[in-house]
Amino acid sequence: MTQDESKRKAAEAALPYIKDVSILGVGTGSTVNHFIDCLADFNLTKDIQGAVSSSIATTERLKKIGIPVMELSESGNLDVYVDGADEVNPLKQLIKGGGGALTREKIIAGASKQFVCIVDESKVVKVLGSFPLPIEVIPMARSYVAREVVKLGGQPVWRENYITDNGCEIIDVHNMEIAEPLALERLINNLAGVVSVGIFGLRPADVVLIAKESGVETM
Ligand code: ABF
Repeated sequence: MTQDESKRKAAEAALPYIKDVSILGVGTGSTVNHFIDCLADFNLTKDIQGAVSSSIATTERLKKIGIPVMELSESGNLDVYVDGADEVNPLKQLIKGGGGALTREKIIAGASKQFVCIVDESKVVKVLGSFPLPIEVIPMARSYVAREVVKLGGQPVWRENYITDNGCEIIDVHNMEIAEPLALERLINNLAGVVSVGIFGLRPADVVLIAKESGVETM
């Protein structure tokens, strides 16, 4: 099975979790794109009153299949949020943000009762940090935050020519072994100028659906 076929399998496995859900949160990335395609392919769009989207890209995809997109301030808290991840550890803590939508993803995850994470098995790791850790920063804080990250032992790389949907910039931190996700998430969150960090430890996934050759495993 190709990685893309795996992502589709993981996306299909999420469908039972949105049964009887009229307004859902929808993440960003290629696995989530498969999930959105599934909503159309399995004729589920008519059952969905609306969706809260984590990015402009996802908004456009949802609108294309006729699902109304609403603001979180209109919907209020949500029952289910479906999103992908870049890495997942055994505690269902995640690294997210490869797609640049980490802040809105984290907001919606925080406002949702159940966060269903859909991944192919290449995302499962023992310890977070092989994937470069994204940090969204206010532009003026980019260099300052980069210097603070170096003090923490990471190698910050500016995601050049990239502006997030929030008008901010992203630093990707390489070679940072994240043995204590909660402590590092709190520490980086508190650096002045950080909008959000791509460690989903304080708010991990509730369910992780992992597509493998043998089928989809639930963590
Ligand atoms: C998104 O899912 C991002 O946080 C993360 O980078 C991405 C994973 O991308 P993909 O599903 O394309 O592998 O939520």
